[in-house]
Amino acid sequence: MGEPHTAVLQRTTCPYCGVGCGVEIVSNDGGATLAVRGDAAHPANKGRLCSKGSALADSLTLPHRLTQPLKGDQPLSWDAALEEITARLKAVLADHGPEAVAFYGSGQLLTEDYYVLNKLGKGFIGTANVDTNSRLCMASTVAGHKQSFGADTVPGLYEDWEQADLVILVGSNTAWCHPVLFQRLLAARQSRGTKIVVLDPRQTSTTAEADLHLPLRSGSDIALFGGLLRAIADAGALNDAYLTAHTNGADTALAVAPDLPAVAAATGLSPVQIAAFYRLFIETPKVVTVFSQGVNQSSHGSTTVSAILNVHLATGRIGTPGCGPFSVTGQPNAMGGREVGGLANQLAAHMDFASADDRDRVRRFWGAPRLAEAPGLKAVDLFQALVDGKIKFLWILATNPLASLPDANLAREALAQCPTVILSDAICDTETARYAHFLLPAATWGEKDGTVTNSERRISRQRAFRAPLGDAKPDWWALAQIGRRLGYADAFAYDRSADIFREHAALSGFENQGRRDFDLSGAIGLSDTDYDALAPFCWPWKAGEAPGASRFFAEGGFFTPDRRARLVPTPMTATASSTSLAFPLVLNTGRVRDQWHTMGRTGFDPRLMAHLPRPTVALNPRDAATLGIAEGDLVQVTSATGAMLRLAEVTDKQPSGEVFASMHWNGAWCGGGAVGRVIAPHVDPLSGQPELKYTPVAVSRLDPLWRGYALLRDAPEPMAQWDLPGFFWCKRPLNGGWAVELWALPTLDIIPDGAPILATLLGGPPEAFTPLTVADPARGRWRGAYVREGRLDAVLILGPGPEIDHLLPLFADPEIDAQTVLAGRGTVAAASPVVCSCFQVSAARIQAVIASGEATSVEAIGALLKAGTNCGSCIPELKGFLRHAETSLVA
Ligand SMILES: Nc1nc2c(c(=O)[nH]1)N[C@H]1C(S)=C(S)[C@@H](COP(=O)(O)OP(=O)(O)OC[C@H]3O[C@@H](n4cnc5c(=O)[nH]c(N)nc54)[C@H](O)[C@@H]3O)O[C@H]1N2
Ligand SMILES: Nc1nc2c(c(=O)[nH]1)N[C@H]1C(S)=C(S)[C@@H](COP(=O)(O)OP(=O)(O)OC[C@H]3O[C@@H](n4cnc5c(=O)[nH]c(N)nc54)[C@H](O)[C@@H]3O)O[C@H]1N2
Ligand code: SF4
Ligand SMILES: [Mo]
Repeated sequence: MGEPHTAVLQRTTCPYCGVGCGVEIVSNDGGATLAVRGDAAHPANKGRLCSKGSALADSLTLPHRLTQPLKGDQPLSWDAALEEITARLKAVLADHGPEAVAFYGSGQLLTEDYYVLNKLGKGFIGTANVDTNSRLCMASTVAGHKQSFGADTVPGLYEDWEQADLVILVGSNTAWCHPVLFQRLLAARQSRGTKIVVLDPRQTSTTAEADLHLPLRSGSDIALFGGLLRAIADAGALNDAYLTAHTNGADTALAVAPDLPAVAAATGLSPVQIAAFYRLFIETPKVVTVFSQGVNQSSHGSTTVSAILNVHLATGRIGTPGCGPFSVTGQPNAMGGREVGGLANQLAAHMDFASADDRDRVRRFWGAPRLAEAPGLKAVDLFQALVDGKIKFLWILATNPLASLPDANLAREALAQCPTVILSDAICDTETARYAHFLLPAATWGEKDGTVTNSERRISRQRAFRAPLGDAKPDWWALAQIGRRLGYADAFAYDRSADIFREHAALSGFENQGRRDFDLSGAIGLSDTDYDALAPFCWPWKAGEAPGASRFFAEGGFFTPDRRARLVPTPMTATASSTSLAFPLVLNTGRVRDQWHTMGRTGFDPRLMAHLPRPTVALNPRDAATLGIAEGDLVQVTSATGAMLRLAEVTDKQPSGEVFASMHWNGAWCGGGAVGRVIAPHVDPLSGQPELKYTPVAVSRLDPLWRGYALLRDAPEPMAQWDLPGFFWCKRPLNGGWAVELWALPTLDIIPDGAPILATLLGGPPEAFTPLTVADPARGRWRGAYVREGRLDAVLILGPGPEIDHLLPLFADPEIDAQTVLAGRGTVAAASPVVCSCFQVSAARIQAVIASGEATSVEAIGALLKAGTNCGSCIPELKGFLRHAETSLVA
């Protein structure tokens, strides 16, 4: 057999996490199939991809794509949509002024989209109410950086992780959320013996790799790092030379730093554990402290960031190889958003509203007729202002706030009463789409063209390799069209993304003279061809220099007025709310390995969905026993803010007193909606970032009256519109179809009747379907199938507790007949979660080769089953199975 013919069609960047991996799009066999592989020449990943990146080729055809502008559910031309939107915008401006206009963007916009959004909103419409989902994500880090450094600067580079002797991961599930960086770290550890410390209340795939896991109490990192500053001073390990030459405030920070007993009381860790951690830090010169949402998403997140920056400043461990505090960004272009000023309290190009000079500079550069003069509303306040009727026009781009904001019920109310809501999205089946008056079809990954910046300030090109579907357009184009229609033809005369990038670079260099960290003036003169060919580079790229990859602050040079860093006092601070008799458990939320956010892309991939296929809430066995809850039970999670339904996962990885739910499942994918309905909108007073990781809740079991299971050939109708009252449901794609599971709630007072349910799933009136039925009302059972033109389209089974996971694989056979399915004859293999998504290897198969003694190492599992041999994202889980087998042998 000859080698298949492979040609590289395009080089681009992964649309998922902030690692920013380079991807090659290859066509196999003369263009018959498209595939993706890691770009070996990209400095971020050097050829590696994780499970999500590896599955990108499967996500190119998304159901429910938006292909034309819609007003309500009526299609209209772009011209008509833009005319009407402009007219409404003008009317709001005339009647209520620019403050009544708001934009809500996303770290998933490309820099070029984001730049135009910010320019239109803040410069030409004159509203600073331009905020972004980065408020939920990086705002506390931005605030912390600005306080200490005078600018939002990430000082280090990814290679620091490989050059450090100690890497501390704080509130970061790096193994699942930044997998390729985690693999780089593990590879470096192999050769240099790097110590890894992980701070996380629960056990994760990341803590499984830690030399030291500190399961501290949620929200107590601030005490641990405050105490570390004091321990450094007590050990005589302060870097006096660095402190004297480059910083202010060490004494005031030390004055409030807690002592060891106070840290132990706050964190729940033993003094011995804490002291061991402090000693490791003090005695290891090369330390990188990585932090993400366990730190940021807190009502004192920005102060915890300061506490982390303090210990690096106090030891002078910043900006040198293998040293520094390192905020890992979540979204592919979270950093680009910060560069263009995407947050409501930023101007543009790392300039500030607070400075009259900056305002004047941006005004002159843009020729802006009505530059906003003061910061606008931050996301949570913005949605409150919508409820209060102060905002009359809202344009949302590349984010799904009803699924990602806290207090999602309030957010729904906010959108429901805003007279004009515009949503630019790639798909139409999202919770937010239901509340938009206009849906604008956005070109998405693979179709759009521009740049993104990753966590180490590296700017990479996202390049198109296919035409936009239908009438989908780049987001910058739609925004620029509005700018032109408002009468600013020259300011928005962009023909292609390169035009915008050059202007963005020029603004970064405009009257900069080393005053601002963000400087791309070296890129001002890029031709269209240079831009197309642009290789990944780290900023700053100064005029007259070649782009390089440099660090900040080894020699001071901070961006405060006196060019010194500030050590900020970080007194111990409690979370905004605390547990009570009514709400005795803490709800923590976060991510899982193979899903991306609100599932608009990864949810449609059966292989990725197989990893964790149901919406669960994890709880400790002790809590479960107290509450009478068993694995798989339907449970209600209630807080002072709202409630949601989930399925119980009982696991000792979860500390007692805390429960964990992924942020991903929402109303488009399961009944009852997003986790945000339960989360209170408490925010950090400085950054405005909500406390998404700490909500007091109660959890109780619900006993369903009966269960249901549907197998469908085609994607079910958008269930967001369905939201069957009286049911909990969840859906997922399968190989060859879809599965929908139902639980009839105790409040539902009907016996199982499948026909109307089947009709809803298939999207038509009940009389249009004559299902083949086998009803057994005496036993409360109903089985039905719907056959169309000889093809089995759907099967629905209702009853006291149908256990039909074994039927799922049947649907992979396109020829399968109704009788076989209705008879309930499935494959023997019971369903088991898929651990290796690349080769679809289930937990059961892995456990079997370990139990039989055939495999005693990750390599042996790979040799036998291929699991872990492609992207490697499941290796931490394989190690977990091996360790578990070992400990059970010992026990
Ligand atoms: N697979 C996957 N990867 C992703 C994403 C995704 O959706 N899916 N999203 C991307 C985005 S936008 C982001 S922002 C990043 C987020 O990346 P991470 O921050 O790593 O992800 P999370 O799971 O939100 O939270 C990390 C950990 O914080 C812990 N934690 C909770 N409270 C505390 C606390 O008080 N202290 C400490 N020390 N830890 C705590 C949680 O238990 C959790 O394990 O991931 C990016 N990568
Ligand atoms: N409880 C809880 N809530 C959280 C978090 C948490 O940890 N816990 N994490 C928070 C964090 S860190 C983040 S970043 C947010 C993420 O939350 P969101 O931003 O709300 O989630 P996404 O699903 O990424 O939404 C992106 C949307 O953009 C669409 N899209 C894709 N490509 C394009 C494009 O090119 N143009 C346009 N216009 N649209 C496009 C997608 O279809 C999708 O609907 O969630 C936050 N919410
Ligand atoms: S680590 Fe995975 S999700 Fe993140 S950029 Fe790389 S391939 Fe994409
Ligand atoms: Mo994020």
